[in-house]
Amino acid sequence: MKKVITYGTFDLLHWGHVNLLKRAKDLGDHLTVAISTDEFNKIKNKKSYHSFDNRKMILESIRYVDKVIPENDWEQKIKDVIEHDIDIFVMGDDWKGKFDFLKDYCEVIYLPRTVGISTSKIKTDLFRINNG
Ligand code: C2G
Repeated sequence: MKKVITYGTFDLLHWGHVNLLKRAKDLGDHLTVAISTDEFNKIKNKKSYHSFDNRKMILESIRYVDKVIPENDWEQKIKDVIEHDIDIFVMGDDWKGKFDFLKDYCEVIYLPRTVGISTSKIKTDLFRINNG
């Protein structure tokens, strides 16, 4: 069984996220998503609208997602790949090159980001709509 893993905040889940999750799942048979905790989001300087529990619950409802684990820090990826017997690590290509150290442990694939959508775009657009 070919196991895939990916990491992210996945706040205000949108079609760009789903597109990533679908392509990641299509690379193997099982997809694990490590979702950033609220504490780790602080380290990433990201404030998510939905709490960790709610972002996790939403991700678990996605047909492409088989397992959701917490992402607590930047250091856990090698341990995760080993412990979860991962074959392929996948991220959007805004991270291209940043996780190449994982190539000693698994395949590393950066997929093209979906153009035209992002959580910050949603927030900005909503602000504009509600403020004339
Ligand atoms: N993504 C995408 N297309 C978009 C928006 C996001 O392909 N239009 C991808 C990102 O490249 C990432 C994933 O969706 O692979 C999740 O995006 P975020 O929730 O923004 O994740 P990020 O904050 O980049 O966290 O350790 C890695 C970090 O946790 C990544």
